[in-house]
Amino acid sequence: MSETMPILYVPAPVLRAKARAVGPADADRVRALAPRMLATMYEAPGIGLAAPQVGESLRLIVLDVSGKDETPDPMVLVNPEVIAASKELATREEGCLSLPNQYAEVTRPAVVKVRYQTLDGSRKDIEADGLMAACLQHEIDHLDGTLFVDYLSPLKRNMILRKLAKELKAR
Ligand code: K1U
Ligand code: ZN
Repeated sequence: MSETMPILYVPAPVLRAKARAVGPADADRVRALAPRMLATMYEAPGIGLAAPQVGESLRLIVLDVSGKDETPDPMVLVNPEVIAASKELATREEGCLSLPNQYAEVTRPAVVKVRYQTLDGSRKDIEADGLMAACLQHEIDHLDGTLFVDYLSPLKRNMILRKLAKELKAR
């Protein structure tokens, strides 16, 4: 298992920055980072992780939405982008490893098509619904500095952010 990395919490500025695209010159860095991000995600535990959450402002995400009784299905997506989204919406509870112990119902497109590159540089498209669709959108949002609380009313968002600040201060 690769070495894990510390996960950054709100209000770390890198979580609000737009991450830059991964280019050919980043190949070695991304190949080293991806297994460490997967190890960090599994240890947390979580079902996804974006590079800014470990302090790397790069367009790289990892995820595994397989259940605990299923075969693990780790995925690494380089430069992922949503290229199509359904009009139909779905609401589900989301959490975030950068806002530990905070949860809220978030409404997003129910089905999305995501284009990305693999670690080998090949281009792929994936169509997802259910938990995978929510997780892909949540992780791609991280690359643009967007957090799930941004979809909530100002009242709910501020309640969560104040509760988080209090809990982190008490640690
Ligand atoms: O990006 C992150 O902060 C990871 C986040 C992803 C996510 C969760 C829920 C909906 C959309 C995206 C998490 O993994 S929070 C932890 C979590 O959901 C979980 C943890 C253990 C078992 C199952 C789920
Ligand atoms: Zn998150």
